[in-house]
Amino acid sequence: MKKKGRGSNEKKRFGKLSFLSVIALLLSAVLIVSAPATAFANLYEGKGDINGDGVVNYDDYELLRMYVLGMIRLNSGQLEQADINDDGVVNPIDMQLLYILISLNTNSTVF
Ligand SMILES: [Ca+2]
Ligand SMILES: [Ca+2]
Repeated sequence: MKKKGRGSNEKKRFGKLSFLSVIALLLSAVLIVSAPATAFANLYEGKGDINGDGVVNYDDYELLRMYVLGMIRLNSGQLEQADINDDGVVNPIDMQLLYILISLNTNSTVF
């Protein structure tokens, strides 16, 4: 009887502790994720608007995807916008970066 009572007390305390650690973990995760997200968005600012309509969205991603797949051609201005990481080549890495940029812009989560 006594033993059982202590056991449930310990269980309760452990439950409270793990709840707090989950909160702490979530808070640190939010801090870790949001800081690089802003840095990332700033790093590639002014890139990605391939169709030149003033916004970076999935229409631009679709153009980039079709270009990478060899379905369409882009002019030099579009290629400059499409080369998200500015390494001189437009490839699937730029697609991945543009996808993340769009996800950040639209506040939809990719994580
Ligand atoms: Ca656009
Ligand atoms: Ca590139």
